[in-house]
Amino acid sequence: MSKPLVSHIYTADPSAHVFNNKLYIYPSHDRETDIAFNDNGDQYDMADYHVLSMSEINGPVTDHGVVLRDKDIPWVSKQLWAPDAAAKNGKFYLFFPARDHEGIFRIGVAVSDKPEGPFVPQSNFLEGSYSIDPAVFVDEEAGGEAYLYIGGIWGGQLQCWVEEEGNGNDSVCGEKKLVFDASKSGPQEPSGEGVLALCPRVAQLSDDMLSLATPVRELQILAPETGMPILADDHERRFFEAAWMHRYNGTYYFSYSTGDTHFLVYATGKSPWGPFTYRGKILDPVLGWTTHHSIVEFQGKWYLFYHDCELSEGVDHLRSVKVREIVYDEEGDIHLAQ
Ligand code: FUB
Repeated sequence: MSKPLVSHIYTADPSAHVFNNKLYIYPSHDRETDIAFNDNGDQYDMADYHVLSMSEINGPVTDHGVVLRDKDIPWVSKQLWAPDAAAKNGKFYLFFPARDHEGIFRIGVAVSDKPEGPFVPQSNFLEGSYSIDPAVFVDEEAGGEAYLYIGGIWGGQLQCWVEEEGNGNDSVCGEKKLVFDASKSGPQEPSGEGVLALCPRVAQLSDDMLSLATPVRELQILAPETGMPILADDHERRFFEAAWMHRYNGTYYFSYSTGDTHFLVYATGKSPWGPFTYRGKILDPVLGWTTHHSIVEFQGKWYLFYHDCELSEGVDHLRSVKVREIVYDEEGDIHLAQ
């Protein structure tokens, strides 16, 4: 049984990266709240970020303290959810989702000279960004372009962005113009025979990492048995939240949470834009409603960082980050190491 990386604070949604030969973890910082639990995730009311680091797996973990606070970010009203980080041009970028002053989730970025922060936020969110759970993948082996993956349904509001003309907060999805439909807020998603699941989104980032260089596009996840997009009612395989991208042996691995069925799963493809074909499960449900992860190579081995609620004895919004080794078989399938 794995132990929490740290137990002096609650941490969740770990995004792990190797910078300067050291492992850095960028988690959410969970906190106690008296907000009533609901399926919109209002009880996940986080107000700052910490950064953790370690020189070896199972070695001592350093908590670098608070590196960014909600009150220091002009566009944010509340809920600093799952972040990610990236390095480029000698700088370090913390990408994070939060609600703006209209209650709409957007993606922001903050910059530091050091991987452990502190991070200085940009004054506004990334124009054209929406929903939650940013994951940034810098394709070092193919030119160093950076890609931003986003999306989360129910409380993450992905289902609120619809193809309609109208007033409101416009965004762009491929060639389609999207508007925010507040009536779709909460635990809602498409359903019905033949109805397609909502897809995560991807865009390329600008060289300075501070804006989107392309329109936001839908990313396809295909069912291997049909070659067609996964259906909305396929809750054991459809995308819910917690996007992550990594590359192994020239193949792109897109992994994510299935939300209400509580699996971490993955799909593979030949390009960071997709399409990706569903491949299998990485982790069975953990104690607690959410499951969220990252996958990283460190000192010649591969690791899954994830969270569960064992330390809080099952309180869904008080989670703890843990790590397990993973291995690949000859086909490139992922397995938890024994
Ligand atoms: O931590 C808040 C939310 O819970 C994240 O954004 C989701 O991925 C889920 O883990």
